[in-house]
Amino acid sequence: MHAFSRRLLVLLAFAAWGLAGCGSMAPTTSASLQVGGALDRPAKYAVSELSSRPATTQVVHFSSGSGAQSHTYVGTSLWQLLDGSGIRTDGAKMSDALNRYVLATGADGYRAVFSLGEINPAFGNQQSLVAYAEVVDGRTVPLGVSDGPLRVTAPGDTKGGRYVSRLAGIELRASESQVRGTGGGVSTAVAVSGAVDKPMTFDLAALKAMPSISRTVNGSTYTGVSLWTLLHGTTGIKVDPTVKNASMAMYVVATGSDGYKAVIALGEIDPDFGNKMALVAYSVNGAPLDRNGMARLIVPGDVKMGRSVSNLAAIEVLASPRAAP
Ligand SMILES: Nc1nc2c(c(=O)[nH]1)N[C@H]1C(S)=C(S)[C@@H](COP(=O)(O)O)O[C@H]1N2
Ligand SMILES: [Mo]
Repeated sequence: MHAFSRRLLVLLAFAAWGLAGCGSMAPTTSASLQVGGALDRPAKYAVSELSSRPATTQVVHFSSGSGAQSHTYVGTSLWQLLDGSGIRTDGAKMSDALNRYVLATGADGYRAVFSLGEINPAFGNQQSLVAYAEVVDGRTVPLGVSDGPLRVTAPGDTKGGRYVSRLAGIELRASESQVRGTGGGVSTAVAVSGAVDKPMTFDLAALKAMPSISRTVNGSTYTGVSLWTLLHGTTGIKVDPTVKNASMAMYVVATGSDGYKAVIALGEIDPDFGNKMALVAYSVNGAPLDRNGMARLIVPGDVKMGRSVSNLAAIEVLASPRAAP
């Protein structure tokens, strides 16, 4: 069906729904959003409740199976929705908040992960919205039946894989990390485990043998190996081939020798999606990292360096489990 007539139909359906007193003509797709998980105030939001929250208009571009997409979405901030629901953390530990991820699920079971650090304005500052409308030819109309009534946006992603349509649930979870710190102190190797083809441990010589990349953060130039290259190109990432875009529901946990943890979504660093360069750095301004260990995770685009895990000891690749843990 033509996109315009589709939208017109949705408009009519909404109008009829309103007249019927929200009875029989409710759209078959999810007309509410379950916001839950590790929150003080989990809640179910009707589309009307979401659209009465502070609104942002956002122009996005991404590619999909239907070609190049450009949309002007109207929605409410995903971060503010979660933050306003009371993000429950273990004490005031920054590491605890950065060891979290947000799972977006569509009515069809399609899933995508954002790391909590990614959408936190103080860290990744990626401004995902829960969109409920779109500006088409200068008019604001509800999202159509194929992508709405709600859709999460992933501004900056090259492909549309994290733009979960028919959004039904947002869940905040602690990472499923299994690895513990090694008691602190200077790290001497980085162990890669989890959903990889070949679990491997990298020492300094192994990292230095790989193609190097440098990035300057706050005036310091870090040199190391691209986290994506290390995973995708070296250990391999084990992805469930039976699930559409299974890697969009996967993430990486970096753990320091002291047990400090930070989550990065695979979609965040995948060159086809977020394309963010994260580095497993082993030198700064040409010198060893010293007290920061043999290696340190560096996430250059972040506002604060909370995800730059020093004394990096472990990297896990994890798939978000389907059922809540
Ligand atoms: N619920 C749901 N959302 C989804 C998908 C899906 O299968 N189910 N596919 C994703 C993929 S792979 C892409 S590329 C885009 C396609 O967006 P478009 O239909 O607006 O082009 O939606 C994403 N959102
Ligand atoms: Mo896609």
